[in-house]
Amino acid sequence: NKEKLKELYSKFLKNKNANFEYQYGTAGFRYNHTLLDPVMFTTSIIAGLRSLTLGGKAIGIMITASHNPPQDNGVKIVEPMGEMLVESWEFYSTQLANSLQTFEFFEKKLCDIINVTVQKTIIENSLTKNDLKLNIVLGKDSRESSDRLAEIVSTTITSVFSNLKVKVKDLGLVTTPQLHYLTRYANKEEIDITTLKLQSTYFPHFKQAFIELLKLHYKEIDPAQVRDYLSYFPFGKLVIDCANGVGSYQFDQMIKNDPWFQSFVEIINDKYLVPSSLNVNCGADYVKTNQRLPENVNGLLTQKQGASLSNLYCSFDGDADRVVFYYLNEMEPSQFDDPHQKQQFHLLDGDKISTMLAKFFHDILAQAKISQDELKLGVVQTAYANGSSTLYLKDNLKIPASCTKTGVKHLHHEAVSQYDIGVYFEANGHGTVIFSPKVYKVIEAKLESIHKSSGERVPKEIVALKTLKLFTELINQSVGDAISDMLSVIAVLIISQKNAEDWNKEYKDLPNRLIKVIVDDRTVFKTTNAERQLVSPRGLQEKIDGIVAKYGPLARSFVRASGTEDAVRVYAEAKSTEEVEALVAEVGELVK
Ligand code: 16G
Ligand code: ZN
Repeated sequence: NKEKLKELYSKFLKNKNANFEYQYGTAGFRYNHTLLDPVMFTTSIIAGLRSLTLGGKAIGIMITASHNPPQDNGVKIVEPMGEMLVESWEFYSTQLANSLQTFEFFEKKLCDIINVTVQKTIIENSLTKNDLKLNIVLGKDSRESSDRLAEIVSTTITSVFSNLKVKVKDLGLVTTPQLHYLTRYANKEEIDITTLKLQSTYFPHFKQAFIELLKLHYKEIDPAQVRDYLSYFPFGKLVIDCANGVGSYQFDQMIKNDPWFQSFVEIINDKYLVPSSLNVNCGADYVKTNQRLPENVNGLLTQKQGASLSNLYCSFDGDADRVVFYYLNEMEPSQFDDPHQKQQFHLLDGDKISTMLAKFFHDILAQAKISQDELKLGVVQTAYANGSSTLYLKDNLKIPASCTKTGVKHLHHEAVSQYDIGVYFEANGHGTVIFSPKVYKVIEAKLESIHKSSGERVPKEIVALKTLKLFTELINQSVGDAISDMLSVIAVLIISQKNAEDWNKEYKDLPNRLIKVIVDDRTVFKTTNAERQLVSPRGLQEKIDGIVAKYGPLARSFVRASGTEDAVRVYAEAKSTEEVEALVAEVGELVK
């Protein structure tokens, strides 16, 4: 609809900074919100075209800037099965976003894209105009600018494609993984997107899988006495820092009519209605980067000293696709400088989560008598994974581990292509587990053969198989999901009767440090070998190697351009805190 197109073009370009170059990066487009109106316009068109080329399959659009500060925002497109947008379409998105100099130029670019996408699909599949449908599922986080940006998406889709069969389902305030989940659900179940509801899909699904696991492992408890399961919890309360983001609203929705969940959960940093507090001194990124407690945990400690030492804490990020855990224990008096701070903080990050899940599935497979040849279990990490975690996987657990570039889509792809049970997590707490179709087949086949062989085998094997099956439900396989990951982690702790300290003891993290360096042009920093080595600027890697060599065999440092900020990141680890500080500073100096 050209008239509409032109009208919207002028409308959303009011604040356009003509020289700005947009880039669909690791997590879509992400900038200060004032730069985003034109991009919302072009990205909506791209999402609409994507749906058209897939015969009207539902495509997701999520408006969020995750852990970034409150003034930022962003947008990303979700594929029908809940994956991230395919790479060729990232390219179209970038092209169209950078074609807004004049309407003629924009129109030409759009026609080019339509020709190689929709037009091609129409010809190849001999579609008629009647076959052309498009379905968009829209979600947003709690930022102040999110409403305005969501409005642009709805307006653009409904007006630009007004002559086709268009449906837009605005889910309102949802977490990123919920948007992925519902998009996938709509396509899998082939339902009308306008009927999508979290209350009848996402919430009961994950709660049910969690409770079923407890029932399976604690059969002696009358399921009607759900409260009694609490006596098996290896921690006091589960305290959830929601980064003052949408996670607090959604998790509250999930448990609000459920006194049992409420009895062991405490939500803090839940001011999602105060957008200026989003991610400020709290949330997964703050806790992981600063390796310290978020705001409002300290207060809690002084109030309820004793009890809180048995608590398990976790932090979500701003859109609840990441989670990290932590706990506190009493320090020896000699260990604290500040007399008010008597507890020591222990971080259980994405690496700790992935190694624990990998060990758990490894044991479950053994109990179910499934060999590595039958189902291949593996872990996918990035260069940011702590060196100790990689050694622990390889030497202690003997589980294969691969390393990919940063960004969920790379880890996801590796997990799907290499393993039947692929555990992938970034150190920052972003990740999930994926199960190949073979996993389901093997479980069914084994369960069936056990039934036939008239009960000669031990029930342990059956429990293991059923446990595995329930975990395929409890885990949100479409994308990393703080709520689902959190429930999975506590289910593992409860089933294996481990507390946070037991979990942490498996291996000891090497001291590590991540810093940000502002440079003139970050695009000159090009890497290879899963971002662990620089190929440009020339000669820089040799210099880094020279510095690292001074810090002994465990030391490691690498440099890469951020995909979400205009900066370069320098990571280092070494055997002591002093050494890691010196190492990161030295490499940082080199980069400047
Ligand atoms: C994005 C990625 C996240 C990654 C981060 C790295 C997705 C959905 N998100 O937030 O996984 O850890 O970027 O940021 O892929 P950086 O490139 O600025 O270091
Ligand atoms: Zn996030």
